[in-house]
Amino acid sequence: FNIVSCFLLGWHSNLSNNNSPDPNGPMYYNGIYHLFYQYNPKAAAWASDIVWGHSVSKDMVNWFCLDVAMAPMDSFDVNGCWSGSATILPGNKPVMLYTGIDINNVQVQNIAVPKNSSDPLLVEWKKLHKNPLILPPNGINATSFRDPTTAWLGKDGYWRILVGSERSNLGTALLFRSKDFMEWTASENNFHSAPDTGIWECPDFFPVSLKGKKGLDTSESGADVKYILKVSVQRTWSDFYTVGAYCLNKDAYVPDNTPGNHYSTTTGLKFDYGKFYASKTFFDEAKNRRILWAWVNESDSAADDFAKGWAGIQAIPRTLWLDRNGKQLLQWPIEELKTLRTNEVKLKKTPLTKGSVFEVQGITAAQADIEVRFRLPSLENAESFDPSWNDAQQLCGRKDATVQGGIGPFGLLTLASKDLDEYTAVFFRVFKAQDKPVVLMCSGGIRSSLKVELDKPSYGAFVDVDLIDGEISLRSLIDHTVVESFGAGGKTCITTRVYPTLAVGMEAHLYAFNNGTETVEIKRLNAWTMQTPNMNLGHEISLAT
Ligand code: DQQ
Repeated sequence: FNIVSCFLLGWHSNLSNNNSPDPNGPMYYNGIYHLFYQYNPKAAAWASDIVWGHSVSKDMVNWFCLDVAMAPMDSFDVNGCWSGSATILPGNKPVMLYTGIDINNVQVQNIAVPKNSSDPLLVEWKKLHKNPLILPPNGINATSFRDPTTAWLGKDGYWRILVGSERSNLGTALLFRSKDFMEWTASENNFHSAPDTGIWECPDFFPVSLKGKKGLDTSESGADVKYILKVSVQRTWSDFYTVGAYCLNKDAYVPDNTPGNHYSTTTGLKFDYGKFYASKTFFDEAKNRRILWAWVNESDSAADDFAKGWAGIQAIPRTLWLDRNGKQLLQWPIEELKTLRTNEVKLKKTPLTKGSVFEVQGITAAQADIEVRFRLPSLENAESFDPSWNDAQQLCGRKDATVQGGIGPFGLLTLASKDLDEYTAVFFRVFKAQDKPVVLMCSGGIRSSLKVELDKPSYGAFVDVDLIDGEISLRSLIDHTVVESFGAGGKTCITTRVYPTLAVGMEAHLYAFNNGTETVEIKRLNAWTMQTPNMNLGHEISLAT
């Protein structure tokens, strides 16, 4: 394992040099956060015989590289150590379940445990002789059976896991039960499945509280609990989730009855409407919160990836919890990120009149954190919403930041060049509709780079707010080639990869803008330059607290 594999890019964890750095087995153990990830030691590209990289942190901001935790060396994983999850068993014993690509290229589920549980960093991992633990059940294709979840314990004393799969044109999460974590039996009931999605990768299943932001242990249940099932659908590179009910007796999950197809890009709920895939959560018992990790893949070309020597980064970890309305999740960057904030710039009550572009000066705009609250004095002159506009991403492409509206487009021009030849616009546009206003959030777009051959989509999603107080917030984390944005307090999140040619380093600027006919006020804006953390630069971690 060589240190070059752990690059530094602003403050994002550029943990892996391949183009599938799925986060694997994130966990908190004895005061340390562990993140494992899909890593190809040989090239900045995905390869089947991938290994588990390993980094550790005390705050999920500063990271240190350790040796590869697992490599394909045994008959049950000789063709690859693919994604998997951690479970902390009673007695504080961490175990990993992961997918091995075996000697016959069959996907099987394996177990590994720390070689030395008194090693505070858990550097070495031991695969147990009992592997493989689980083979594809009857009717399941040998190459469509992967990515075991964190296990949860039922009141009946049985552990349960899900494995991503596809059966007869149904994307499906297969449930397995075990008393001792070694012998696993497939459930006879269908846990949950849906037609025409392709295989479900990296399923994640966890409880959320109906009463506040506190995260719950994966085995928690009770009256005040709802459940989240997330699946990664490669067809559209989307991490879809549903909020629903879980019946432990039947071991079946039923999503709440929300309108539309749960796995369609126009009606499904996504953790993030931009680049965000193969995500995984874990319960952080140190701070009683549930943390979300995800792979932010490249829009850059494979040739550029080779030239850079790396591809793919990890999103900033997010805390997530159920919205008070019980219909969706809210997400917010972990509070520890604030330790990187410096040189605060503040604005208050600043009107953005029609057509204004206002530079936020005094920060390093290529590496910044911005929180802004907009006030919309009146929604009177909003454009009318045509109910046939059901595809938010398409609408953002058609009505980009240059297309004048009534209320908006207003928001931020991030990673902008001085003369605005390049910028990544993150903005809202408000429409008038029958019951309540329709709010569109967009990010990305063709102007993000002058480089022609890049993939430069305009991502978009609707934000479920009623704007009763006439206000909406936006937070953006800007880090050279990535902009992670959180609309309306984390209701709608969009992550974009962008590769400006002019707006680079000290040449990058940040503007607030309004291209609507109606004035919008910046009620308040706070922006910070973000310092660069320790990002996988060494193998040392101080264990002193
Ligand atoms: N990447 C892993 C698989 C998973 C996919 C292989 C998702 O286990 O299904 O690198 O990106």
